[in-house]
Amino acid sequence: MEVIARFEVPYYQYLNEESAVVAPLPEFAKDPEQLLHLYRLMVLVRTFDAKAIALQRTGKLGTYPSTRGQEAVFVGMGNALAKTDIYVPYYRDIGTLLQRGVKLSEYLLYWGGDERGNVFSADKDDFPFSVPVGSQPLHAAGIATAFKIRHQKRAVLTVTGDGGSSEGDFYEALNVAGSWQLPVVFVVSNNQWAISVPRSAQTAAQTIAQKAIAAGFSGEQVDGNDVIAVRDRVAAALQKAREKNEPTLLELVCYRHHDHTTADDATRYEPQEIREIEWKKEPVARLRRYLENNKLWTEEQDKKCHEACAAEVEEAVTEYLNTPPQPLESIFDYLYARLPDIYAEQRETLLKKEVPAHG
Ligand SMILES: Cc1ncc(C[n+]2csc(CCOP(=O)(O)OP(=O)(O)O)c2C)c(N)n1
Ligand SMILES: [Mg+2]
Repeated sequence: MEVIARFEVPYYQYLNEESAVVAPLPEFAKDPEQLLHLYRLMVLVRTFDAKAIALQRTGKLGTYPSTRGQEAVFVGMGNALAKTDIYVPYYRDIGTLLQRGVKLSEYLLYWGGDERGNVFSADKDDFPFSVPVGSQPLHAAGIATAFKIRHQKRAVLTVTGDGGSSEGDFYEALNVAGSWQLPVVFVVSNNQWAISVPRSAQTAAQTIAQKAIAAGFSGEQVDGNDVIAVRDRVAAALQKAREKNEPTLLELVCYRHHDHTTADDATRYEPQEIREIEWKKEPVARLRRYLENNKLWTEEQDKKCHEACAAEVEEAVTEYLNTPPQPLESIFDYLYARLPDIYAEQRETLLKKEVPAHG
């Protein structure tokens, strides 16, 4: 017997759990302004998230998937994207969308059940939320194919969960990205749960990152609680995609510090003590400690930052709550280019009846 192939899966972390620097910092992280920018964004995302949950609990928002504890994943990814790249999101994200120009009020509108929230006023090339789990990596591979055919130096970034990485579509997307050498970056936000299914039951593979190896390209595991590591590795992978048409799989290891969505109750399946342990790694405090230790941030500045974020969120909530609902007949308006006769008839009936507009 001889060994004909060996593979490695690297792990990246710059700031450890205690906020100590454990590897030479990438260039961008030597610029305090850039770190402060990432910190403020993470605070904004966490503030918004808490408000969204409160809105749902008081009947002012529909089912909502929290990003609590996953701020570094989405803020770091969004910060690494170039304007000309395309982002293909799933349902759990605020931090990236925010940096793509999506308004917080639009985000609320969508989770409030209003499809107009899905029509982002910002970047028209980015894709809308994908709720069918694991379907979006194939869309991303398709877009990347178009970029390659057109010889455009653009990359596609897509994200799915640890659960999504078990879907057939996920493997197909990886496979085609490898064999066609597509400019696409697949991120798996491994928050350890797919609703009630733990990571341990999801796959027998030691890492999710290693799934890239079978597809013929590299996979990396990254500390998803370290925004510097996320920003750095996603940026490097995107650059590789743009310049060399080389795909990458990045497994961002984090933890879901909330129920799957507001319709879930994780106390029914999540071991009680686990969140407390995981919270010690959470990304916002980790960066804050680093900034404070390096005299880049004070308690007073932190207080002001939280106040400013709360005000920004309140403004978005007011805009959301003051958005007039769509007319009832709009339920017919978004699925078909030409309405089938049977629906056209129903639409007419609806218009004739005196149905209360916002009932
Ligand atoms: C194809 C498909 N199957 C099932 C569901 C129901 N569902 C919604 S979210 C989810 C779990 C996904 O977990 P994961 O991929 O880890 O992402 P997370 O929500 O943890 O970020 C499931 C099974 C769905 N939306 N789509
Ligand atoms: Mg998950």
